[in-house]
Amino acid sequence: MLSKEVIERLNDQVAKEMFASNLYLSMSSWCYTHRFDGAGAFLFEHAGQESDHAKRLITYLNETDSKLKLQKIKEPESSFESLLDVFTRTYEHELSITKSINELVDFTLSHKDFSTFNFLQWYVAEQHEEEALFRGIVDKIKLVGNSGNSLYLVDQYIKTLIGKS
Ligand code: OFO
Repeated sequence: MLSKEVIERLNDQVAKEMFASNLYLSMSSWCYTHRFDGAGAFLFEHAGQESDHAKRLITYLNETDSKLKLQKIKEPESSFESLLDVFTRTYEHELSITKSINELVDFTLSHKDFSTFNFLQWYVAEQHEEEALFRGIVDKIKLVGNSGNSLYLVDQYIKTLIGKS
């Protein structure tokens, strides 16, 4: 049986994962409307992954007979300055999710909730991969610069990353 505090924190994390999913859908739409179809497809697929992260948490709540309390999800941003701006924000967002996961891990360990601590290790590994993935994209965009041809090529490259993390 999970403590009330752990259940609350897991529910908060569900909301964060759902927000990430909505944010990436919003970014995906921006990319499509600015003719970055590769990045649009990549972010659309990644939004699905974030929704799966939320569902994994919900499954854990269900398995532990804990109450799911869905929260109101704030509206994601929908206007961005450039492809670099989009991916800089995804990277920053992933850093904030890592911080949140780390705090959860720290809390469960210090409260001797070893089952939830163990469950969260999947998220620790996932965040490591996602940080590397998004940082890599930011680096590539910076490398190629802001001209039309370069951005076309980087958009094609981003498309190849679908499903990589
Ligand atoms: Fe992109 O991260 Fe979920 O957890």
